[in-house]
Amino acid sequence: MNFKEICDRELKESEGLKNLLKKLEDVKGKRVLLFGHDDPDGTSSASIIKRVLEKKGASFVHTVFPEGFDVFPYEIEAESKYGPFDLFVSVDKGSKDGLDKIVEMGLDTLAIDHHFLMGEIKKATLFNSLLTKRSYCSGSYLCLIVSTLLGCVEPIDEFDALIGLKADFAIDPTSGNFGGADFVKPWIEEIKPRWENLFKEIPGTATLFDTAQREKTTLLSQIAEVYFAVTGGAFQYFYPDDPILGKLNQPLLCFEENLKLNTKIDKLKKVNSLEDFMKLIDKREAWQRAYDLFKRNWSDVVKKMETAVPIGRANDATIYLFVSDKLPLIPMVGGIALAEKVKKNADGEGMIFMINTEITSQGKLGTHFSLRATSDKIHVGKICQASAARLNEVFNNPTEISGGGHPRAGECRTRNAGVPHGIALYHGISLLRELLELEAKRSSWTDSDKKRAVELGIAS
Ligand SMILES: [Mn+2]
Repeated sequence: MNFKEICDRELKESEGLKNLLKKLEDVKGKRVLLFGHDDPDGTSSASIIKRVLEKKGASFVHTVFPEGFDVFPYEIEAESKYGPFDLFVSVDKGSKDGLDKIVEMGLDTLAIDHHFLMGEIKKATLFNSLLTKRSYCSGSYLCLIVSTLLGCVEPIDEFDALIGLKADFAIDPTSGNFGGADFVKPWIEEIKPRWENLFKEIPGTATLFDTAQREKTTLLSQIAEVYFAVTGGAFQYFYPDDPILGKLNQPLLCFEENLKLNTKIDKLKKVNSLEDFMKLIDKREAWQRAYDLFKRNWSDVVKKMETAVPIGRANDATIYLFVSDKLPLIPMVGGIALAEKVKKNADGEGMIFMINTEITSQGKLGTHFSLRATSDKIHVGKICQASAARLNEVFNNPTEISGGGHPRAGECRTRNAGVPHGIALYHGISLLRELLELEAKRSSWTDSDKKRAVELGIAS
């Protein structure tokens, strides 16, 4: 199967994609509000779709990268001074039934997403690769399919799709992972000869994306890491006190410079090092600053993570606990630190439960549970979902308190709910206690024990 066949199959099998293409064919003269996830895949996805919208004749495209994953009606209202809008497009953000609420507000809504589905979306037009049961990809790859089917694709879209795929861990060239054989891999094989510079191995350094090994990397991973640092990586790792970055909106800083690469495509195809790449960025001083601060934070956090404590085992995996205060980069460093701990202590497999505090955009103190696992033995996304459910039993604020994720990566955050950290901490630890107690009596589980074990991710 080649990329053209992949696109054609998607068009045939995805009703959402079919309807989405029809609406994008019809944007001439329209004013569009475009939301992207505030991470590298989000800015890359938004770049591809902004070009599509402009080629199809949209009269105005206002692009925003709101904090957080889901889309909420109040975020649309916050942009009303740039309106009125005829169309709302969301890329690489959550596929939640909240999208329908925007249609109910009277705004036609399109969404392109590769994340798990939460609730049934009935009114908005959604292209989500999980609806056609495709293997894991990125938002940018789905945007590339959209652009290709609309006849809008150009070389810069390939670069953007690659950044999103790499930054969302959909491909890992240094370990020979080029994505699902039925979906992403054929495309990578087609374009790889055109982007050899990005795929060449660089020995001696590892980026946050080199989780399978730490001995080498690629230029693609290095550039994706810079994008992570500049966008704030969906975790709002911003530097409000920095004299340069403090004055800038970091996701927009990444997006706007990324868009300009289209005019430098010949040079982009020839870059052979990160230094070469940075020369193409007009606001390189700000980009470099974000990257330097990121790297400094990274090495600090790696050191602190050494204090993570093993607290027990469940389903043949060791559980580590790490508690910290306002530490950045926890989720990314956690995965890598966990792999090293598990190897050193010969655990076989492991999971790390990290509890951190964070200052929210509204200046409140929030609690962040970040979980990582080396295998599918403990489904950490489910633990995060159960944590949020537990906290919502007490605080009943699901707009702010949410949790979920994949088997190997999950997050739960209290955000602006005003949950005292001690209470959140208590509930996190008591969930761990419940999990360990359940594990201890695994051989004599009742039906309700089994049900709870599934909810807590230690049985399937
Ligand atoms: Mn994504």
